[in-house]
Amino acid sequence: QHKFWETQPVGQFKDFGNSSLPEGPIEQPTPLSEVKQEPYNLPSLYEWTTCDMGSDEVCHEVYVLLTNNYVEDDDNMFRFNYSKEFLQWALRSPGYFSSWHVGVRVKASKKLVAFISGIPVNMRVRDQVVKMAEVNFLCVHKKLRSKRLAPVMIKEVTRRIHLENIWQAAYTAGVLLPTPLTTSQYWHRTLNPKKLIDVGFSKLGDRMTMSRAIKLYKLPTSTSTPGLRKMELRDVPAVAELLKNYLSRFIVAPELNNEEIEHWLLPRENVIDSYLVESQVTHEITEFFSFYTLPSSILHNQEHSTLKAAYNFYYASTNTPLHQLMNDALIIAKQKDFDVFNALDVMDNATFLKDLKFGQGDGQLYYYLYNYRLNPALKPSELGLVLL
Ligand code: NHW
Ligand code: EN5
Repeated sequence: QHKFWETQPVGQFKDFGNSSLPEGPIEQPTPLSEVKQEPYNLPSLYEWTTCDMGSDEVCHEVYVLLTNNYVEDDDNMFRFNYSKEFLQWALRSPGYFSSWHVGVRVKASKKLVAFISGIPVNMRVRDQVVKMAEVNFLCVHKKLRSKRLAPVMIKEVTRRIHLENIWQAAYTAGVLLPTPLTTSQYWHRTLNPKKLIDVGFSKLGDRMTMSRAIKLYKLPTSTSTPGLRKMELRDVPAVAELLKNYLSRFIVAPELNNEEIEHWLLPRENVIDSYLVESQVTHEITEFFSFYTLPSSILHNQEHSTLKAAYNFYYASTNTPLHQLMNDALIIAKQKDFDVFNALDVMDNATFLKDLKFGQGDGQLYYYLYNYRLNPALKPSELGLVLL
């Protein structure tokens, strides 16, 4: 059934729900000298390459591969279109290893035809902090699918991660594999109903006309929370503290130091937006929220070629109701011309999704850990992790 995943240190379907298996690492680390020193073998026409994402040329090659071959929805109407600036942000995070940015080229032409990446993260699981990799952007060119290239790429990135003495990983996928830490749902808040309907992202329901839809999704033109402003460099320590306290409520969540907060949350145009609330009286930072920019290519439409989507990222609230903050996030995203605001039902998101007129999407996102057993599986609301 899963010829590759059956061989890997992940929870297996046959053990699902067996709570007598101990929590923690599934297999123990080996001495580094026993980690395979040479890359895995590729079919003879292909070769490994380490992608230097600091090079505009290499970054462009990764961008083109993903633009044409990365994740699509179930009906192949939309394909993620991560920007180059986004990929550099996502992959060159504090402590990153270039060796974890793994490509495959055709030997003869040097064309980049596959990619997989990891970045390091300190992940807290209950009260243990484990150094892990976050694995993302696994992609095999459409013409090379179903040739069992993906397992070789996963083994190769695993080997390179092991060489840095890291033995666990976190990853997400839209497909069901052995076995999810949690299963989450995508939700979508319409900002531009006309365009979403025109491109087939959403449909007018039975008793819904275009003008009723436009009215339903209308938002105020300005935000409602006093003291709301963009995050700045000087806010890093306060935001770090605020997020640390907020994420402590979840069973699995990253631990982000000041350097990581600066990297992941300081606003970058067309990549990441972060806003916070500073008390007019005490100048304390009491709330913040962020969203990232991830457009999708629209695959078969004459009128429109990209869907501008904002994705809910990390946030923390102490004094202001979460639905009020998120309503302000929607207002800002609308002002910035996003067509849709997306969120998962992780963290406390389920408390505002329905009230703020998000609708359930047709996509699921499964979360996984590699070489770490946790049982039973979590509810999405017990998870404090958002991957890009
Ligand atoms: S999820 C997005 C993945 N990318 C896409 O969906 C892009 C479009 N699709 C493709 O490019 C975010 C290909 O279809 C891919 C598979 C490359 C997906 N995760 O080569 P074969 C991530 O990037 C298994 C894991 O013939 P293919 C997270 C599949 O179950 N495994 O297929 C990445 C089967 O194994 P099985 C996946 O279609 C996390 C085998 O691959 C998978 O030509 C990676 C078939 O291989 C997926 N998304 O290429 C794991 N999709 O056992 C990281 C398929 O069932 C683990 N498969 O026979 C941690 C590593 C680090 C550890 C450190 C200690
Ligand atoms: C790794 N970081 O399926 C990520 N998206 O719902 C990799 N659906 O956009 C894994 N099919 O429901 C990613 N519109 C897995 C997700 C892959 C992409 C994906 C889904 C998520 C999506 C849209 C479009 C569907 C088009 C037909 C969708 C309905 C919105 C509607 C708005 C109004 C109220 C009801 C819902």
